Amino acid sequence: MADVKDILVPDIGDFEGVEVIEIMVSPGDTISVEDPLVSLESDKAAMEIPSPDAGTVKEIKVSIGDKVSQGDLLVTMEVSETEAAPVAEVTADEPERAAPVPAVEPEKPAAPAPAKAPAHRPPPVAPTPVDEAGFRKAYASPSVRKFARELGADLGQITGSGNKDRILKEDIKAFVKKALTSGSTGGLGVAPMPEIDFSQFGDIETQPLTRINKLTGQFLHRNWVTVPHVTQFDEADITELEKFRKQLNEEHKNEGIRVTVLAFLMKALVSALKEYPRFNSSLDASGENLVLKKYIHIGVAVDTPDGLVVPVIRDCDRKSLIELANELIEASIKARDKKLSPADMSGGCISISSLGGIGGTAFTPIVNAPEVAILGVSRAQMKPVYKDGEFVPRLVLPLSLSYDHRVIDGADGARFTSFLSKVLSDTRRLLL
Ligand code: CAO
Repeated sequence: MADVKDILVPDIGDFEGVEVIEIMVSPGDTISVEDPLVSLESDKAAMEIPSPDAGTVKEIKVSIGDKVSQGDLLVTMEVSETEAAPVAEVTADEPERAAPVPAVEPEKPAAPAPAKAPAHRPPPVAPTPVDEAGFRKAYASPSVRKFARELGADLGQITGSGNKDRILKEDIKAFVKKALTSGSTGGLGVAPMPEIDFSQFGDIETQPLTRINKLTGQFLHRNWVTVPHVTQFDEADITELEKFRKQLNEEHKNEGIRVTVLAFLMKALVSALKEYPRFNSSLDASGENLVLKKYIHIGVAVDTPDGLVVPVIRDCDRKSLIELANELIEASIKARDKKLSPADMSGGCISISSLGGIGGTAFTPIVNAPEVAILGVSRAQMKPVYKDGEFVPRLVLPLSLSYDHRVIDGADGARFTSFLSKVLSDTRRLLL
């Protein structure tokens, strides 16, 4: 059963008639022990009054601008028995825990940032490094300062909307939200993108991005900014592969089987990942360790009317060429019918982005982190290749491998594409 309890102004030292400048809770809020209830400010100091109990706020008994002293009623609160019991122990044993928190305590400087940013964590939201002097001078309560520290927000840059321009939690949230959603490039220390009214230059139409566009955009942006990319270009002579592919499709045409170049590329990637296991790894969250994977799941970028999705074909090392070709068809149909589940798109070791059916000679795909490499494939073309003293027409497939340079060295990048080129040029090698 819930007890209604009066929460009074505790012992605040020699202060009398101190002004209430901020009320941090509302009726109905569920709060924990030590959550700040109100902020008081005298001529000399500002302080927060923490809750001595956990429970639900029932009524606020003060207003901003009221003057209060020790023993005055601040709020009433429903404290359930189960919640109240441990709290009673805490306050009895550690009375100072429920004491007011002065806002004028000099702040310790923030711990220095780690030399190396942890890999694959969202980048810090602070638009610029925190200016400590500005942070200290800013007008905000201790809990708001703590909140700003947690989010890496620079109080010195925030305009307060509270009484006497005091910075409130809401101001920090709005500041951080703006930094995250405005496409701000402030975190990189460069000027933010200007907001432009394009209608001043001619007719325009505004179309909302699809959900997939937005999600993909966030991942691509994060990966572009946090992964140091290098793209290695190469070519593979797939003249013989193409003959074999056509022969296979002819043999299986009555079964409705269609083998594309992509299925061969997956087979070639399986061999290359076995030969160069570092390409089948991810940095762990600390950025200090490499997690090497013993399975081979390959993501395939599929272009759909709603945007780009990357279904993952599992255990490619245990599947035949025909099985891979069939799974590719199933995955791309599922993708275009919007039937992919999050599980269908997770667990990839490396991705393939094939634009070969469309065109182009080369491109620089963005690594699908935490994977460390992605293979881009452009359109195969007949080219004159100098062979045995003469130029001969060969079908040449362009490869563009982007990789995370923190994990893969340039030499290994070149070895990996050379290996791919070799096995694609002579498919017998896929059997090795
Ligand atoms: N060179 C020449 N021709 C190619 C080729 C290549 N590299 N790749 C495919 N083709 C041919 C195919 O053989 C097929 O021709 P036929 O009908 O005569 O056999 C035709 O192009 C169309 O192929 P496809 O695109 O239907 O099949 P696929 O297996 O090659 O690709 C899929 C499947 C799902 C990957 C593809 O349809 C797709 O969506 N690609 C776009 C991926 C994308 O948007 N990537 C960008 C991501 S951002 O990095």
